[in-house]
Amino acid sequence: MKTSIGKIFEGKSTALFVCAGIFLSVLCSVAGTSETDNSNEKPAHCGFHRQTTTKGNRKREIRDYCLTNDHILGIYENTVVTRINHLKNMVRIESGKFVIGTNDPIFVADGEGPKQQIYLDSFYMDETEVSNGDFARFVDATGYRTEAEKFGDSFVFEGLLGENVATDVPLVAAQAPWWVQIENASWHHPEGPDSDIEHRIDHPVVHVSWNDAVAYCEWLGKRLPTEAEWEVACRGGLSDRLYPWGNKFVPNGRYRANTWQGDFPTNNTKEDGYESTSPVTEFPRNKYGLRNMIGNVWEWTFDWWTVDVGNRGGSTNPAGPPHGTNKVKKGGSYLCHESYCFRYRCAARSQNTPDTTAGNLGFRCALSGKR
Ligand SMILES: *[C@@H]1O[C@H](CO)[C@@H](O)[C@H](O)[C@H]1NC(C)=O
Ligand SMILES: *[C@@H]1O[C@H](CO)[C@@H](O)[C@H](O)[C@H]1NC(C)=O
Ligand SMILES: [Ca+2]
Ligand SMILES: [Ca+2]
Repeated sequence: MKTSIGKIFEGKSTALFVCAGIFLSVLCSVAGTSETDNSNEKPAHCGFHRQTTTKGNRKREIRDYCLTNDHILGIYENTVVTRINHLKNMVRIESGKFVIGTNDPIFVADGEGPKQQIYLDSFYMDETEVSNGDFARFVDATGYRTEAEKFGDSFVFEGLLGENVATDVPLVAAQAPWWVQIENASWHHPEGPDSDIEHRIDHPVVHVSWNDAVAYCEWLGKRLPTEAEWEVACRGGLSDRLYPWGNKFVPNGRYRANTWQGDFPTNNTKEDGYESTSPVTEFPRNKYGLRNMIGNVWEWTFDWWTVDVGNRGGSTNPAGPPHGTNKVKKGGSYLCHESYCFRYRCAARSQNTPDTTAGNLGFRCALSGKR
């Protein structure tokens, strides 16, 4: 067992559940993970680094990287050709000043605010979440085994299990009893060994840990987006809006994201068309051309989690604190309902340990835009 369910997933605590209706965020506080302040350490950093080396007479360039005090991530060797190929299905976001965070936080204890002005270098972002088909190509090419496969289990939403399975497994968390730990659930068996992804090849890959996500992005010469990059991408150039398209969740009666309608966790009325994941190409793009930044699946970011805005790496290309226990995830998922997990907003954030896997947690990759 690799992680504690206590800080897992939506429905992170009964406190949230109980207070959600009140909607006074200050009453909704759940203790955040406390992080030590290590102001003498360098903040984490992601970026672009050019270096030409000779290896077996071949020139290679080392490009994108993310650096923390613990380790260096994402340094890789690649050719220019490969890099350009992989700009396919990515959008470029030009450098500039952006505002992230909000002064009207719903979950104060999550560190959603205050608003912060930052500067970002240009970067590329995958237009969609990484799909099962994308991930299958990676596994075929490399033989990669995900952490869920190594650990032998993963978390599945009870409502998606067949009745036989559901009655057989112990519930793992009193606070979030809709999560069950399913033996041999993994990216290609999302609800356990009897399930498959045959008809979900264009749906987002799930049951992938942060470590798995990093491995996939690195394989393509990419990296995970920082939280700041992710949030800027989510906002789509709009200022101070809740969602990637504005403030109205269902403009003109048309859904633009996959969340939960009805009563959570018992009655999913699927007004947006989907009970579980949707294809990564479903729902409209934001102004940057990105889809499903909110909803469908939560997305891992590079950053370690802290609720202390002052410790997130400053105002230029921030990439989170130098170390931590949890990684930041963004965007909410198909299981998020306004009553208990109103986290399908650009400013919202949540956390999991880097080895956590679940049926509503995926990712997309980014790439620095500097050349
Ligand atoms: C899970 O996988 C292991 C290893 O392949 C196997 O021994 C075990 O029977 C599987 N369990 C279930 C419930 O499928
Ligand atoms: C689910 O909610 C809808 C809308 O409120 C209602 O019409 C329907 O009867 C509910 N279904 C169940 C099984 O409770
Ligand atoms: Ca839905
Ligand atoms: Ca998403």
